[in-house]
Amino acid sequence: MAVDQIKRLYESMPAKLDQARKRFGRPLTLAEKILVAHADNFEKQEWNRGKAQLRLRVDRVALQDATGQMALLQFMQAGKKQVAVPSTVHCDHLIRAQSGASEDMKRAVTENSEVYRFLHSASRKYGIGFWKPGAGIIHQVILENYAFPGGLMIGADSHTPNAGGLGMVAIGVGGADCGEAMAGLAWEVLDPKLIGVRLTGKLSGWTSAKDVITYLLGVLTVKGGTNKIVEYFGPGAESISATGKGTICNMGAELGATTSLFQFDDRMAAYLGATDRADIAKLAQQYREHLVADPEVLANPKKYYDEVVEIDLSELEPHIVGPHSPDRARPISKLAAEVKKEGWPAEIKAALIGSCTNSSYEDMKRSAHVAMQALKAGLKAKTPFLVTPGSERIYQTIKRDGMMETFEKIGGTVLANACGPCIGQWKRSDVGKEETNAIVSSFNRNFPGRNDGSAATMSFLTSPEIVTALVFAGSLEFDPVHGTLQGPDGKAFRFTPPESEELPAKGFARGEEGYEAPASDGDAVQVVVSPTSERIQLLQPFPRWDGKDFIELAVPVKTKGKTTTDHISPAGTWLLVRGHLDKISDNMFLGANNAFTGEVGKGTNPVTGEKGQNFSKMARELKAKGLPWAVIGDENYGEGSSREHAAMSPRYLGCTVVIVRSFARIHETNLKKQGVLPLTFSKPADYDLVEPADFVSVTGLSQLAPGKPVAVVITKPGGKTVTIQCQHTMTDEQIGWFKAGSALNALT
Ligand code: MIC
Ligand code: SF4
Repeated sequence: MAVDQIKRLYESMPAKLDQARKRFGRPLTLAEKILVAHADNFEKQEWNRGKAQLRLRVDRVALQDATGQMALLQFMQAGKKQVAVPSTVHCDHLIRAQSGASEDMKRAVTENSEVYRFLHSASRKYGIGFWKPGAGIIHQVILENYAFPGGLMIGADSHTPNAGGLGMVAIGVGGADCGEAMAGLAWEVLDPKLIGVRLTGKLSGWTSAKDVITYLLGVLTVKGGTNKIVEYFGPGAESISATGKGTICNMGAELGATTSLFQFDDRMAAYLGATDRADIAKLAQQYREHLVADPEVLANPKKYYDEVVEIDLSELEPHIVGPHSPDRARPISKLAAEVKKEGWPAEIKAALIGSCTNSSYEDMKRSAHVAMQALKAGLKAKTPFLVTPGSERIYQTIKRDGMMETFEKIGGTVLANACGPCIGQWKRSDVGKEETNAIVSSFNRNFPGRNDGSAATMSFLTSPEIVTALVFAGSLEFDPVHGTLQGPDGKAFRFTPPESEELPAKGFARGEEGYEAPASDGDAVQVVVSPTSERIQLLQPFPRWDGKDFIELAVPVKTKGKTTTDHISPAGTWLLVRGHLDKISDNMFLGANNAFTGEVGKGTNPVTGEKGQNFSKMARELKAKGLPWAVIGDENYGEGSSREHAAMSPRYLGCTVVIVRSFARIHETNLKKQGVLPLTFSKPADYDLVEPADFVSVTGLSQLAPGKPVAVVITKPGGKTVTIQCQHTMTDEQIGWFKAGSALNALT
C-alpha cells in the first residue's frame, strides 16, 4: 500500500478510536484499535467478543498459487473488471524440492506452466501484482514488502498472521473470502476474543522466538486460540526482532487463532527501514500511540483481555514439538527420555531449516554460526540438511554473506525460495513409503503425511539453530544446550550458544525480485484456461437448496481423532490439481481415520456394503444414485490449512451436512461459504451415538435461524431412531448462503 494511503489510515485513527473508547467505556487493546479503524460502519456495527459478526474493510488481499487458483476462479464468477483492494499472487507452493534450487525451479516452471499462465494472465487482467515462481514464499515476501503496523489484511493461507510481526492484523481465510473482498465486499469475521501474552525477561543463549510459540502451543493446545486473537506485549517483546515476532505470529495459526500480533516498536521500525520502507517507519513512529494498546490496558491486562498468559523469556528453555501435532511440546532437555519411553526412532533421517516460519536473516545466521562451530571442530554432518530460503532477498543475502557456503560445506542443499518439503513437495528417496523414521525441521506443521506423504514419518519442529545442531548428532537424544558430542580428536565438544545480528550489516542483497505489475489495460488481457485443461477447471455453481429437510442421509465417513485439512484434502502431489475440482476430489478424506472400521482413507459403502472402498469412489457412487450424504467428525475438525478444497470436494461429491464435536475457524467458514451445513453436537458425547450403517436426518431446515438448535435424527439399521440436538453458528446472511447453495450463488 502506498505510503499516502497508510498516512490516511493513521490520520483517521485518533477520532475513530476515541469514538470506540466512548462507546465501549474503556481503553482499547491494539487488536481492537485495528478492527475499529477498519469497521465498514462503526455506528451500525455490534461489538461483542465471541458473539458479534464484524464487517470490515481490508487494506490488502494475498493469494498463493495453490489456494489462489480457486480464489481467482471464484472472483471471476463475480464478474468484476478489477480488484477493489490491493492484491498480490505469490507462486510458491507448486515448486517441488528434488535436486536443489536451480533445477527444481526449471522443472517447476515447465510442469506448472499452465497454472502459472492462468495466474499470470488473471493477475494482469484484474489488477493484481504477480510474484513469479522463485520470488519467495508468500508470507516472507509480504513481510518484506507490504505488511505495515496497524493494517488489516486477509490471505488465502493460514499463515497469513506472519505479518503480525510488523503489528498488522493479518488473517488466514478461504479463497471465497478473498474473492469477495477483491470484488469490493466487506469482509466478515466473528468478533474475536482476546488472549494477552505478557512477555517479560529477555531472549538469550539458545532460546529464540520459535520457543515462545512452541512453548505456548504446549500451554494452549491446537484449539486454544480458536476465534481468538493473541496479542503480545510487555517489556520482553522488545528483545525479539521483527522477524522473530513474525515467527511467533506465523505459528500462532497452529493454536487455531484468528491471528496474532505485536505492539509497534523500534525493532519493527528497524526492519521497515532495512526493507526500504523508512518512510513507513517514520510515519508509524509519529502515530505510535495508536499502534500500541492503551497504557491502561498494558498496566492492567487481566481487566481487558479475556485470558492472559505470562512468559518470562529469561526462564524459557528451547522447545521441540511433535510428532504428529504441533502442541506436543517439551523442552529439548526432556526429549531424550521421551524418545526412549515411547520407543520412537532416535535416528534423525533429515533436517530442514527455513520455510515461511523461520527463514529470516537472523535465523540463517544463527544456524550458520552453529554449523561453523561444528566445522571448526572437525565434526561431520550425520543427517542430510535442506535449507529453504523464504525469499530472493534472503537467498541473495545469505549467498553474499557466506552462510550458504557454510551450509554447503556441511553437505547441505539450498532449495528454491518456496514451500517445498513443508507442504509435501519433497521427492524423498532415502526411506521406504511406510518406513517409520524421524525428521526435524524449523517449519510450523507436522501432521502425519505432511512433509513426504508418509504417515510413518515422525516430524519434530524446533528452532533452526537447534535443527542445525542436531545435524551433527544425527539423533533426537542429543540436547545441544547441555550435551556434548565427540570431536574427531576424541575430546568432548560443546556448542556455544548461537549468535547473530538481527539485520544484515550491509543491508539486504537484491536479486531478480520477480515482481510483475498488472497490465495498464486489463480489458485487453485474456485469461488463459484451456477447455481441455487437466489442471484448471472453470467452476459451475453448486445447486441451490431444494427447500426440503435432509432425510436419511448415508454416513460414508465418521472421522476419529485429529482431522486436519491435510487429512481431508491432502497436499503433496495433489497440489497439481488444486485448480480442478473434479480431479482433486479424488483425494477426499484420503488421510482420515475411519471411526467405523479403523481404516485410513477408506471404509464400507453404507448403501452397497462394499468394503475397503476409497471415500471419493464411495461418494461418487452415492452422487450418481442421487443420494446426498453426511460427514461425522471429531474435535477441532478442519484444523490447519485454509484450503477450501476440504469443503468444496465434499460439497461437489454430494455432502450436505458435516456434524462434529467442534470446528476450526477457517474450515467452518469454508463449509458455510460452499453451502454445506456445519453443525456441532450440543452434547459432544453424542458423537458416539452414530454407528456404522446408521443414517442421519436433519429436520426443521426451513426454520433455520441464528442461535436456534437443529434436531438430528439418527436411524439405526433396524429402524430404531434416536433424536439429538445440534448447534450452528450461522448468521441470517450465512443461512442465506446455505439456501442459495453457496455464498457466491447468494451474490449473483
Ligand atoms: C499450509 O501450510 O498448510 C499451506 C499449504 O500453506 C496452506 C494453504 C494450502 O493448502 O494451499 C495453508 O496454510 O493455508
Ligand atoms: Fe508454505 Fe509451509 Fe509456509 Fe504453508 S507453512 S506457506 S506450505 S512454507
